[in-house]
Amino acid sequence: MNSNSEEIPQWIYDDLFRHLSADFDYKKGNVLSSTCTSPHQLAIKLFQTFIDRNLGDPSLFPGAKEIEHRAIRVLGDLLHLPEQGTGFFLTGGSESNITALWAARNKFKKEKGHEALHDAEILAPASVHLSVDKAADLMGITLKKIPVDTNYRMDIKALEQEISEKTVAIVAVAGTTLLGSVDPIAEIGRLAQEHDIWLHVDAALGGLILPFYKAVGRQEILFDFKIDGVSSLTVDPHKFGRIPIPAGVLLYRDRSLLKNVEFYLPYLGEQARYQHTLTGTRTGASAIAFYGLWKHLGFQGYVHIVQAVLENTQFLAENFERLHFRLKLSPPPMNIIGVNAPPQYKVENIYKALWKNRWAVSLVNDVLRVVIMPATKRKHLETFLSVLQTILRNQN
Ligand code: 0PR
Repeated sequence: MNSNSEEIPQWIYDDLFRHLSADFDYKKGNVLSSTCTSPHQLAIKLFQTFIDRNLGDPSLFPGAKEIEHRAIRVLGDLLHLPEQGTGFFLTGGSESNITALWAARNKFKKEKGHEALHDAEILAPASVHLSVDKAADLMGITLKKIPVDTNYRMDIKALEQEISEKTVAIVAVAGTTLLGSVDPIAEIGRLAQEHDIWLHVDAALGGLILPFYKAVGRQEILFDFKIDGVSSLTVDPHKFGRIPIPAGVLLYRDRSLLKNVEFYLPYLGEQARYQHTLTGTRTGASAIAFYGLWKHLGFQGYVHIVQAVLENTQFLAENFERLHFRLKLSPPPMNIIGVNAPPQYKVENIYKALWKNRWAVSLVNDVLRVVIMPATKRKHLETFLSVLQTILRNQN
């Protein structure tokens, strides 16, 4: 049981394991509620090897800083970031979204004056992740939620009506948390440019899935810096990128935008004089693990991961339909499936029975939500379907 017995004293391991054995193990394939997954073995090794590297102090760790720079360039190339763009490895999607909106807020303040902040607004779709609610709350800015259309994408007409002098930023989502829908970002980008408003794209989920659509034979979806109006973008390597937690990335279209969140540190070495992130100390191992894994897998390696996951999503979606579940979005835009149960069943009972059988799924109002990640293979989904069928039989 204890694979590290030579390093961890048995009694400590046993004490910890008493509690930790309650946890789910992604590798068992029964986690269908989470946008995280088991990290890649090479990423784990790299993370462990370079665990002490602190990106917050480039005077001590110029090497780690250089790797972060290269890792940002890899992601930048994938997401059409212009040459003058920049970015950082942070703790995850929440910190990235909060930081981007903090920079947008400071730019707005600089241009319109402190007074203008009183009735300032952030516009985001009703489907936006709660980290944006947190950002607005922290900054004391009103978050106006824009309705979504029948495809669960931000309604462009409704957005246009809400844009005003008060708009600090627009947030659009590339892969919503509940259904994986992608907002019409090209159109939103045009509006943002026309009105000179900061557009932040939350691609925490979609940022490492959508860039591979063309390569897997799907229709390309525009969502990144290819769209001129996009100012900043969040992408999370600790989700689909198979990097250990914590690894979120924030990209800025232009490094001049950093001026909005620049702080001076008088007491560290020359290279560490300016900070542009919320935390000082930052995990270098995340950037190193991402860069190393990208070298190992390459674009094609990620294409294979995305392809397998999308095929599994399609397989499960078809089987849900065969069992008379109704898909909220057909076909699912990414790796997330939302379904309504057939009318003769109570969805809460199905949900509870699945958990009782140790299948982790989500329930959002009357929608059963299933996320397919790389750790869940076809054989796991076949077992899931047979458990689901048994549950349905027993409920009738
Ligand atoms: N943006 C989007 C679109 C997200 O879905 C998430 C998190 C975030 C931002 C925030 O990212 P961090 O959680 O990295 O700060 N989405 C998942 C969710 O809320 C987070 C999660 C992951 C929850 C794994 C549970 C879990 O097991 O569902």
